[in-house]
Formats: sequence, structure tokens, C-alpha cells
Amino acid sequence: MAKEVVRSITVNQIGYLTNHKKIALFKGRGGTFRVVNDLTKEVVFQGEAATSIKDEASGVNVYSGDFTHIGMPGQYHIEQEGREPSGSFIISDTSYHQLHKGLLKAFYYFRCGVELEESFAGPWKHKACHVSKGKVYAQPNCLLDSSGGWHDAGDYGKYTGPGAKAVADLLLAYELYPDAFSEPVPLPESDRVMPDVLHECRVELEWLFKMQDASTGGAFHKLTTPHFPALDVMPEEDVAELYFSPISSAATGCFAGVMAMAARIYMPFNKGFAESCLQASLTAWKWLEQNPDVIGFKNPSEISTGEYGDEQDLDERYWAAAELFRTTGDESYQRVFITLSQQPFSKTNLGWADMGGYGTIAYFLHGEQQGVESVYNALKGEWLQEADRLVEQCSQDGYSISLRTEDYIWGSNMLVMNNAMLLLIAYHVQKDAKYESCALDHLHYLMGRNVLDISYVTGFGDRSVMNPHHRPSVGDHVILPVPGMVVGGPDRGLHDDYVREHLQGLPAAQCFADHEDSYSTNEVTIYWNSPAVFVVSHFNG
Ligand code: G3I
Ligand code: 9MR
Ligand code: ZN
Repeated sequence: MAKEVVRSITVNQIGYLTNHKKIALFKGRGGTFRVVNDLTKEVVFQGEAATSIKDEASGVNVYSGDFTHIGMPGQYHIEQEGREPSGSFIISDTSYHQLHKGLLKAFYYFRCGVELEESFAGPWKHKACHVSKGKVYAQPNCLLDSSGGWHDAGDYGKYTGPGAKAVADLLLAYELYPDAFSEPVPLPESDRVMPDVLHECRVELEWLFKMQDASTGGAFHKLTTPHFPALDVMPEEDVAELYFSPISSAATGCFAGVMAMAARIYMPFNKGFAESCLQASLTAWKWLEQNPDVIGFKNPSEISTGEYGDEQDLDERYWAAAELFRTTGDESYQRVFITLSQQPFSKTNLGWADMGGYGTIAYFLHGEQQGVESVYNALKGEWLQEADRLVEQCSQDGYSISLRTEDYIWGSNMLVMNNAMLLLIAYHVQKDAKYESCALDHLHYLMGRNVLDISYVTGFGDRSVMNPHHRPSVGDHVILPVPGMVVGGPDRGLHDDYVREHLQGLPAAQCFADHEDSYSTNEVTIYWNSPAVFVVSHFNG
């Protein structure tokens, strides 16, 4: 039998949790299947993949085989007559332990301005990069320290909003699931006093401080070279001039939000740092008060790096107000929050542009007692309504995720993980097991239970992404990519030349190419990794 390049029996390539639902998905045909113990070769379970869904997004018929019955930890695979077996997977209470560490360690690899030493970075070591001062756009004589933080993605830009989203996800993961972070990654700073996730976020927060304009309190939108360097340029070789692009109100809003959040979370570990975060948040808030109208962002004509344009700042203001209320207890922030909550923008979105969801989460986590009951209940109703929509969508989807055909956009894997995160927050406010179970299905998709039989996380899974659009991975001459990075995933819009040439006419969920040139499907970003850390934290207790 010819080996299938894309296996048609797909599983989470890492594995399943002992006490959760375990399902394999069979493309094209169902029938009897056997679960075999890798070690003993024993058939431990035989089942029927009988029911199927005709899946529009993937363009295939998908049969579902349930082996939840297996409760014995071990390593298994699935067999069926006339087919390539599934990949091996484990069943254990701690299946996602290494994955969790790997997803968090990716942030270390994204670090900018410091050398990545071999003892922590292994073959992916490199020298310190982007250590020069940056020019403030349109103020040629104003040079400011710009070093530190994380590179945004496969490029070396650093962007305020996306950075704030990434930190927010990680800090929320720690706030809700501290036990998931009990072991060191380890990182150079690991001290078993402050959890590594907080050490890692501090790297970005220290850089974010530098994005605040000292004279006004507003936040510069981004810090990049004028253009993207070539794909094989290592970070330390990228020495073009750095520019602070102009201040935007969206950047300032999420800056205020994430700093208020950090002030609260770092307080038990480092009072001085926490106070600096609060101060930064308050001055950003003052800027927002003094600039009530949107100050949007468009790339200046000389700059062509990522734009992350955002013409709507009410969601960022809403988030900032919620965090400041939660951190300080000052009712005046709650009043602003409530007023903003009546405006027509999404209160559930967790994207880099639409950040309203973070405001709602902050209000939930502050507690029903601390808030205004009617506001709390209205927001809870809205959140659960969206969660129910996602659960319903999953039940109609062949690969059991909540994306509709039109949701396979650039960075669709962020949506996959954001939706799972939304479901886990729903589970937090209303303990209905369907939310948790549906969230876990999204992780199974990310880790290989998808029409392409691919794990979208580098270095994890037996058929994981190998050629991400990630400059260090291209330029370092190491065969394996930097591990632990989530790639963007299928984008039906075919937004780069490589996919336009190779993927015409394919169904949405198949519009993905594991090729380094495909920046619209196979790039990596910090804010695609961060919701994955959140989701895996829930299941890493
Ligand atoms: O929101 C709309 C949706 O309403 C519409 O139906 C759909 C149809 O295509 O498009 C959606 O918008 C997409 C948007 O992402 C959603 O977030 C746009 O088409 C798509 O072009 C846009 O892509 C962004 C991309 O930059 C291009 O601007 C990605 O979100 C964003 O993650 C990506 O970010 C880049 C940075 O610029 C540079 N660094 C790397 C990073 C990742 O590729
Ligand atoms: O490498 C760039 C990637 O980080 C961005 O997300 C992407 C979209 O802005 O652009 C990539 O750069 C490409 C550029 O846009 C067009 N020429 C090829 C570049 C990739 O080498
Ligand atoms: Zn750098």
C-alpha cells in the first residue's frame, strides 16, 4: 500500500487526557477501527466510526471514532484496514506538559536586544539584535532607547497592540491557572520565586515602557525598520535604522490596559515594578482623557512594515477602564467602563484590533459582587451567547471546531485559540462541561486533528510544521525550525504569491502551505502563541 502523505485518520498528535473525551477523525470513510498499544501491539479497543459530517470548510466527509473508553495511560495509535495508521499519541493526565512549556519557551526565542545563549537556546542561539536607538518619526533629532521585548513574528518589528495582546493572554493564563506554571521552563531568570511566565512577560513590559512618550503619556504604535529585511537575515544582521511610528489611541488604550493588569499581578513579587506599571497606565489613561477622539494609525509613506491599523479605540479604552477599576478599585473607572459598555463594539473579541473581550474578562474576574449586577449579567449573557454559538458551530463541523468557512482568514489559528479561550472563560463563569470540552476540541485541531493532518506548532507532533515564515528559522542553517511556535494556519483569501500559485480552488481549511514563502499562512506571531498558552494552561493543571 502506498503511504499516505496526508494521513486520513487524524488525531491530536500529542495525545489526549485520561479523563476527557477521546475522538479520532476519519476522512472520507468510516468503519471499524482498532486502537493499538504501541508497546505491546495489543488491540486495546475496537470501535466503529459510524457517524459523519459533510464538512464545507474542509471539503471532505468526516467520520468520528470515539475511544474515550480507554482509561489506561500509555502510547497508542489507530489502525484500519487498507489505510496508513494514525500517528502515535499518548493518553495521560499530563499529556500537554511539554507542549505547555514549549509554547511558553517560544517567547524566549522571540526575545530581542539580548543574546540567546546556547545553554538556553541550543542550536537556535544568536547574538544580541536591534540594540541601537530608534528615531522618533518626524523628529529626526529625537533618538530613544528602543531595545528589548519580543519580535512580533517572522519579521523583527515590535508593535504595541499585538505585544499587549500577547502579554494579556499570558498574564490571564497565570491568573486563572497558576498551577500550570509551577515548573520552571527554564529561563535565564528562573528563580522558583516568581513564576517563569512572569519573568518572560516582564521582558515585553520593560520594552513597552519604552513605547510610552515621556512628554505626553501616549504610546507609539510600533517600532520597526522602514522595510522588512530579506527572509534569511538573522536578527543581529538586521541593522537598518529603527523608527518609532506615531502615537495612536488604540496603542495607548491597550498600553493602559496591560500595564494596569501587570500592576496587579506583579505586586506580590515586585512592588517597585508593579508601581511603575501602574504609573505608566495612569499617565496613558490621562492621555486618553485628553484625547477623546480616535487617533488612528496608518503607515507613514516611508514605512512599509506591518501596519496593524485600528480606527476603533473604544474597545481599548473599555479594556483599560476595566483593568484600572479592577486594579485600583476606583469607581470612576467603573463609570467609564459602564458608559463604554453601551457602545456598539464587540465585548467578546480577543483579537489584536478588537480587544473588548479583555475588558469583559477583567470585569468578570473582578467578581460579580464588585461590579454592578445588571451590567455584569448583561455581559455574562452576551459572553455565553457567543460561547453557545461556538458550541453549536462545533457540533456542525467535521473537525469539531467553531470556525465557519469565512473564518479561515490570515491567522485563522488565532481565531481557533481565541475561540477556545472564550469558551474557557465561559466555563469559568458558568461551569457547564460543554464549554470545556469544546475548547479542548480546538486544541486537538491545532495539534493535528485537521484535514491536513498537520500539527500547527513547530517541534510538536510527528507531522508538525517544518518551514515557517520566520527569519531566524530560515537564516540559521539549522534544519529544524525554532520550536514551540504556532503558525497562522489556513487562509482562504490566498494572500501571498506562493499560495496563489499552488492552492487555487482548494477548500478553506486546506488553504495552507508549509513553505517559508507563505507569509499569509505559515508565519508565526507572539499573539498566535499566547492564546495557545492560555488554552493549554487550562488543561495542564
Ligand atoms: O476582519 C476581516 C473579515 O471581516 C473579512 O471577512 C476577512 C476576509 O479576508 O478579512 C478579515 O481581515 C483580515 C485581517 O487580517 C483579520 O485580522 C485581512 O483580510 C487580513 O489581510 C489581515 O491580515 C493581517 C496581516 O498582518 C496583513 O495586514 C493579520 O491579521 C496580521 O496578523 C498580520 O500581521 C503581520 C504584521 O503585519 C507584520 N508582522 C507579521 C504579522 C503576521 O503575519
Ligand atoms: O516577511 C513579511 C511578513 O513578516 C509580513 O507578515 C508580510 C505581510 O506584511 O510581509 C512579509 O514580507 C514580504 C513582503 O510583504 C512582500 N515581499 C516579500 C516579503 C517576504 O520576504
Ligand atoms: Zn531584535
